[in-house]
Amino acid sequence: EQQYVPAEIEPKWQNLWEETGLYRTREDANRPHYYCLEMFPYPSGKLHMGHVRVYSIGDVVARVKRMQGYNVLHPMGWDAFGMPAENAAIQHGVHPRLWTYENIDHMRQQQKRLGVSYDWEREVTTCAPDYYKFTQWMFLLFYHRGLAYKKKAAVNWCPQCVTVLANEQVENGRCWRCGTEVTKRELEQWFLRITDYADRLLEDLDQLDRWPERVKVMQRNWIGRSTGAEVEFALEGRPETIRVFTTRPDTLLGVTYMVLAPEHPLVPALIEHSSERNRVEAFVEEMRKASEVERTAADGEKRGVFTGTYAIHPLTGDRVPIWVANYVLLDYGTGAVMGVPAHDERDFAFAKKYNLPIRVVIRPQDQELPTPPTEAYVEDGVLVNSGRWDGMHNREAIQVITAHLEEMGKGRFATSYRIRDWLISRQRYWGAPIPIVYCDHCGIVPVPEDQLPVRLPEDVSFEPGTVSPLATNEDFVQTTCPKCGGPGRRETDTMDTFMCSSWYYFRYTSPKETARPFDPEAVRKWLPVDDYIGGIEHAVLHLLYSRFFTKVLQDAGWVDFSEPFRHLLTQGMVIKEGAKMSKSKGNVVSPDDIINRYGADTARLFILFAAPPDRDLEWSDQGVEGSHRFLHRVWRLVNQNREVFHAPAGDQMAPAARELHRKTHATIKKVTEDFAERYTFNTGISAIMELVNAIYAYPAEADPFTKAAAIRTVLLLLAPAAPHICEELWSQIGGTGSVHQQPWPTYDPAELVTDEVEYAVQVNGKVRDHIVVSASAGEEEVRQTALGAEKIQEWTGGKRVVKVIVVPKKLVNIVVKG
Ligand code: ANZ
Ligand code: ZN
Repeated sequence: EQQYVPAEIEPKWQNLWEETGLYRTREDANRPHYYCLEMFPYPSGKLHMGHVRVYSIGDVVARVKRMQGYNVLHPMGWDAFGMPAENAAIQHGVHPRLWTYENIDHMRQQQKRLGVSYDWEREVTTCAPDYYKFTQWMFLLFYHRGLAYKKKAAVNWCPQCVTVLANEQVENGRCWRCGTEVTKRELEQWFLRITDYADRLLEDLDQLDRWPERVKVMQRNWIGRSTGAEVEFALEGRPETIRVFTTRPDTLLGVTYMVLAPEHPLVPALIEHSSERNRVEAFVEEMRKASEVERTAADGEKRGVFTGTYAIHPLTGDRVPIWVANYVLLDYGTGAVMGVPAHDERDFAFAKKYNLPIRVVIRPQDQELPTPPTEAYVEDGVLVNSGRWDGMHNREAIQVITAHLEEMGKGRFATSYRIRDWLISRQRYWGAPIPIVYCDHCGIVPVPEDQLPVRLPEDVSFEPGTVSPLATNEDFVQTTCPKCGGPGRRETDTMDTFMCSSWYYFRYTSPKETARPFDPEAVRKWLPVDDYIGGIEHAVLHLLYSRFFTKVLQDAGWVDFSEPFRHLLTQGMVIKEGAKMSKSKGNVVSPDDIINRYGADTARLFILFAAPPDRDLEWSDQGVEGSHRFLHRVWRLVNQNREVFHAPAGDQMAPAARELHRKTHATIKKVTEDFAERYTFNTGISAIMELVNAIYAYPAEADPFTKAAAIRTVLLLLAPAAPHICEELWSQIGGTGSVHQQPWPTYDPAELVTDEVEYAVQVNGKVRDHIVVSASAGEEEVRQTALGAEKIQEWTGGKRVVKVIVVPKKLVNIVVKG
């Protein structure tokens, strides 16, 4: 008898699969297409268990779908631009390109060792010129559609990474990568107009019924649409107006002051002749230095100064004092608010602190508010102190008052968004150069498509500074203007790497295209992606940007759908001793070690078995051992039963055979649903384990044919999760071809019905016995069996049977008299 030695069989089959091109994408016109995609990794150096988890999940789905007869696209690639490569260059003097490609080679090797069924002929690498050429192409597409523009703005700056960051890359005021507190800088930068797509990005979330609700909520909040009104306040003694955005125009008559953001462009003019000028200027200066975190923390102190100037209330004509305060942000709404302390918590705190009047204009339907109010009343209610609108419900008043303002030309219905345009310039080397030339004659000139790619120069200084390293290579910078042929200077910033990852899933469909980013015909066949598997950390970064790209490509006629990912599966973390694996915690388990010790099949099986995919998975050495033992059990099952595969059929109607046959079909049903519909791989695997137990318990003398079928089924069902051992055993039992090319087993629903049914039998309402009859037995057969049962006859003997009631599949009640 042969031993199970993963280190022998795994490389053997991996090489054979590669030689025969087993996982090359099949494009059979008669079969449906299926696109199973795992988020491509950053080539950081080596795989961690989180990677192993995502790839194992994706691989099961891809393999099941292939066996189910689909053409399956299951590709892999590298999100290969980004800062760690550059930091390695600075720290160790190795060129980012070398560092990156070495890491890719190593990680690809690890993925191959895991036995993941990728079509390696479609591999994409975002730092390769034949790829970033089209990232630049995408930039130009946005540019020519008016969706890429340059502006000077106060942008997020990470002093540690020495580059600007998109808003999406700032988490609680800190850099998403290194955790350093982000500061503000005034810089000319390139932006993509994602705000033009805010409504569609928001509304189309409703179509995504197979996305986790959590991710959709995060995107909704990020987009942050608020509806309300813009109200215009005239200024005392000045021609300008202050526009405010409010969600509560119903509280307009409760306004007792106004607030401008410290950076509001009107502030300098407003205070020019004010007695408060010096105090305001000092305050503004102080605020400029403070971070956004400090300024807007909900529990933070509200601080402000009076400007010494007044606005005019649009309805009452009253003078309203104008303040500057820390809690109003320049880039939300209009950068100005109307202060309604009676109905807004922040305004209430501010008014209390600075002794500003508090004017109640909404109260609960049937209740007075205390005077003076002790807190802001923020609920709905009816209007008071509001003249002709007194008594009106405030929801109605929102409409009525806005309409009234509109008529007077002092306001309008308005919508505000929290999302900002996407800042894509980075002052770093290892990214796709922005394909723009600056010319003294022609201004900003996009590089023509036929001159792409704008290649990254090899030779630059990596020393971090305030400008991009590209600026240190004069040969790169100096160029000719594509428009007039005169001298031009290249843009030296590179693109945010999230631009590279926003379209890679299109590229896999036709990765060898040289004239365009992808073949639209191929994209039509494969997309939207059927399953997209990856981390929740991308909820508002990659996943939002990819949706944006898809909509722009749709508008440009390149694709005919608006959402790229049909089903999103966000896998949980792999944790050990209750914490995410990390070097600092010292709880890292290396995939290589596990594969060396137990083989890839055990690693995959354990990871799939230990938790449902969306939950955190607690690493357990005993669990790994358990999975390994199970594979040994499967190995022995085949090796100790070699004879059944050749034996003649026996009595297939005998109870043991019938039961194993039924169990086999029930397992096929369960595993099919778990692997291909519910994505609960853990319960699917445990069903296979139960079937293995049942085969072990199957009597030696029972029908060998049924046993052989059950074992074959185990190998077919287990193949997607543990592909090497199943392939090996399949060949040992003389199966034709690869186990991975077999049709997925199907079940007969009729076989699932348990053959026998148990009835409780009552006599005059008391259970006296149980009988077992065939499931197909009719009512009369059930009745006769019940009446004939020995124990029942003890109770009915000598009495008159008045009535027999049969409740199908449950109960027989016999009513007797005498
Ligand atoms: C008057 C008012 C009265 C307000 C009231 C609220 C309650 P959301 O829902 O987040 O969109 N606001 C507007 N622009 C602001 C800015 N740049 N910085 C800080 N706060 C700003 O919030 C909209 C509300 O936030 C607006 O409605 C405004 O205060 C404030 F009883 O206006 B409200
Ligand atoms: Zn020019």
